[in-house]
Amino acid sequence: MLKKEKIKLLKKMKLIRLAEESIAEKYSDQKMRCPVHLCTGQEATAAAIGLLLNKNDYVVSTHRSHGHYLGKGGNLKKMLAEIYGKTDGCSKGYGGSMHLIDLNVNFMGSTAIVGNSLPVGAGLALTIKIERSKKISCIFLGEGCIEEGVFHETVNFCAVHKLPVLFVCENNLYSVYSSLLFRQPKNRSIAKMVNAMGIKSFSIDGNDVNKIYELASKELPKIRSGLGPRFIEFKTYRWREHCGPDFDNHIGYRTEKEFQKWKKKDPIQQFQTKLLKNNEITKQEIKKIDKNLLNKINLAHNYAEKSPFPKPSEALKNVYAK
Ligand SMILES: Cc1ncc(C[n+]2csc(CCOP(=O)(O)OP(=O)(O)O)c2C)c(N)n1
Repeated sequence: MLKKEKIKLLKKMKLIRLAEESIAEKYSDQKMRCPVHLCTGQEATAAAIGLLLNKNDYVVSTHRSHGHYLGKGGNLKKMLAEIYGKTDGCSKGYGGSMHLIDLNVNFMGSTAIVGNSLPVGAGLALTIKIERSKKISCIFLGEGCIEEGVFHETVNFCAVHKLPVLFVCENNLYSVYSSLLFRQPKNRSIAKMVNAMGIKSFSIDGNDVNKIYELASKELPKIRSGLGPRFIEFKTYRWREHCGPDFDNHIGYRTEKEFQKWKKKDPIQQFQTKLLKNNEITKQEIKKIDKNLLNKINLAHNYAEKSPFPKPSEALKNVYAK
């Protein structure tokens, strides 16, 4: 990876982290009123995959989508305005955190219904195939989706039709408060299972942004050239509670010890330390990056707060099903 790309990756991961942490910090002001599923700790996948996708590639995502949206080049001001429920939001204030849509960057939608975006992503891939274009449809999913029928149907359909899909499965070990240990067979490898279903699959460390970038840069051109879908499982960990701004290690479904173990593998810290060690960045440069990002984030919150709420009389505008 070129030094220029490394710096871009660092900046993107930091943007996602600092934006999420700013939401956590300001959430108790009660101005953001929709539920938020923060991705703090899981930034590496969103940043690396997002930077490698082209602007016109499609992305569909889950309830935990802020990082995926920013990774794809989504607009921070529009994302925050959406979370504040304002008209300048990327979904015009109708959607909130779990329903981000932005056709400017082909971010085709996130959804609150687990598994809902999988068939949409497959449908988008089918249009790519019919139109013979060179785009990719990237489907972000949590490992919780794998327990749903729609996952297996989508994987099967994409495999049979050799659709240009990248499945990005962020395995953070928990579905709300349920550990993977109680939800899926202990010795079953997700990647091996999907491989057996007919899609070339991989499983890698989701905290190692170098590895993510390397693997995705090798596989994306293959998908683009018609070699069929790829599935990558990224092992990762969400730091904060499932939904909301707090930490919840005290409530009993996971331990503080486990959290600290994963926190030590912080994808941003690891990458930054390597860059410093290899003299690819200086401490002053890092300080400047952080300062600029914090500034940008503060401006975006101000923008979101000042934006007007949608008018109640327009509640049914842009609603296509009644
Ligand atoms: C069809 C459906 N079932 C259940 C839920 C409730 N629910 C919301 S998020 C979630 C956990 C999903 O876990 P995972 O897919 O691993 O994503 P993560 O939250 O870990 O990022 C569940 C069960 C839902 N929104 N939709």
